[in-house]
Amino acid sequence: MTDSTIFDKIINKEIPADVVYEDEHTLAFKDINPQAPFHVLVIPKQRIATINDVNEENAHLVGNLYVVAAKLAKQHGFAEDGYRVVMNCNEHGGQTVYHIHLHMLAGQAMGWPPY
Ligand code: D5M
Repeated sequence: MTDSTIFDKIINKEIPADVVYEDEHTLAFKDINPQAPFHVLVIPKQRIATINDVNEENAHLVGNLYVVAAKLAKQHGFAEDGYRVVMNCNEHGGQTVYHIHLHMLAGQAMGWPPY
């Protein structure tokens, strides 16, 4: 597994972030480089480097990311119109931070395909 990332510093409050949700296992904060009117990253507090590191033991932490995304969608009024959640994996997936994060993008209609 790769070394810790900038997201550990956000979890540990060593650097600031615009936090929109926090509980024991999960943190959500605004993306520093938003690609939609509402763009947050939902992350597990326990670091999992990539989707390739998801397994039976930590799958519940990944499931929590979707629970939080659904909560945020309802809370911010995006549930009905819809939104996108994306998790990038490694170089071809466009991953730059090796601590898994669910991108939640909302507030406009999304295009497809994403390239
Ligand atoms: O996405 C990594 C995302 O992480 C990218 O959209 C920018 C965001 N990022 C990087 N540093 C920060 C800080 N400090 N605050 C908020 N957002 C940040 P990836 O899928 O790995 O390409």
